[in-house]
Amino acid sequence: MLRQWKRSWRSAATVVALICAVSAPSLIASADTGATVINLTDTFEFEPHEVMIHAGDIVEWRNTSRFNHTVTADPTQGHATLPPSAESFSSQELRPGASFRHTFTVPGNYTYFCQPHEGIGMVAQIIVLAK
Ligand SMILES: [Cu+2]
Repeated sequence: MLRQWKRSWRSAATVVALICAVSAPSLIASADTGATVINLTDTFEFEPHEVMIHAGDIVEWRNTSRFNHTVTADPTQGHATLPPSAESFSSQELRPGASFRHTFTVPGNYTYFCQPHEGIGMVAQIIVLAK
């Protein structure tokens, strides 16, 4: 009887641990890729819309929406801002299910946007701290 109770308690604890892992904030690095994951959403947002990482870290944007989006950090194409010595970058149009990765090597503040949806506020920020 006691053994059975212990076993069910243990599986309940496992379920709680799994639920916590699933609902953890998405700015925590994902275990599968080692990258910080940002989702491109149906509500035309980068989620989370502000993340803080360290120089050398990888960010992976995933288009989890039904629309095409881009990840564009290029001041010649819109209202992006980059640290002075950082190079601009932009993804192609990302179809639903597509993803894009960038490694940030230069510390500073980055503001980037989605080309089709910048006008409706699809803009976000990444703060890159020195190592
Ligand atoms: Cu978009």
